[in-house]
Amino acid sequence: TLLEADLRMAVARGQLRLYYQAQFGQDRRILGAEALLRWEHPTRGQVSPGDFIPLAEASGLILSVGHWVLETACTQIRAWAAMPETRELRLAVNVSARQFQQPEFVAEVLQVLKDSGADPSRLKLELTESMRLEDIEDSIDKMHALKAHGIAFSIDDFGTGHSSLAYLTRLPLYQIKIDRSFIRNLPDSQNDAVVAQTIISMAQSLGLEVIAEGVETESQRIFLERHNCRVYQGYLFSKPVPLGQFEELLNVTD
Ligand code: G
Ligand code: G
Ligand code: MN
Ligand code: NA
Repeated sequence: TLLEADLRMAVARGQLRLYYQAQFGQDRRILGAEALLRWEHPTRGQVSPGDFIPLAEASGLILSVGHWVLETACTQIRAWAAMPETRELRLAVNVSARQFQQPEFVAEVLQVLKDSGADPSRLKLELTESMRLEDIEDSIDKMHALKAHGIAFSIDDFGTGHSSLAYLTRLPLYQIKIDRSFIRNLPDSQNDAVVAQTIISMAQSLGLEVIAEGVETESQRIFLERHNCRVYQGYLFSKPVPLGQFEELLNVTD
């Protein structure tokens, strides 16, 4: 397609950007951010990753796009290390199934960390629950290899996939992200309340951090807090924003 031809050149032409969406804890303290990809298309304007990521996956372009995202995120982690206000932030990066399944994935991440000088313990990799970790043993090995360097893993969109509990306990995870479809109708929806509470208590039993995404209202946040979810992401605090705006948020909350 035309869009695919354009995407092929987007990296080289500097049309990709990372936006940053804050992840926050109690008292609205910013703990870190999720890096979210944006494509500034010369004629179409901003193209949503929801539209071009599937295209990039199908064509294999996701490998160069994903590499650019990792490099850019790690360069940012390195820059933040120089300032006391940003030194402790963790930056989450979305990793696509195809990228993660590359035999060279571990070596690639370690090389990018080394080249950028970023502290690996500031990097968090988000794998989506629906990615069907094709070869579970291989996935576990890769995660352990990276975890040994301090890299954290989060399962994105949790609750929408098909992972069994048994499989979940075998992954060396740091965090579970409750999918925003379960947050949207809190606290009114009884069903969603039960799902959210169940995910939270399961995460706690497994010793994992749990973060709620798509938190838009104070009543949603309060519900989550009451049920022991203490880390949040969503429009209630901030939309994904360009770097400069994200850094302004940090100053405001000091
Ligand atoms: O930011 P937004 O809600 O538009 O993102 C839409 C989708 O694109 C989400 O599922 C998100 O995980 C995905 N996405 C955003 N940035 C990246 C990225 O850098 N890599 C991959 N693989 N997916 C991303
Ligand atoms: O799949 P993933 O969780 O990586 O995608 C994150 C997506 O969720 C991004 O596209 C981001 O723009 C979107 N998002 C983040 N916070 C909110 C929110 O509070 N409400 C809604 N509707 N979308 C959100
Ligand atoms: Mn994500
Ligand atoms: Na998600």
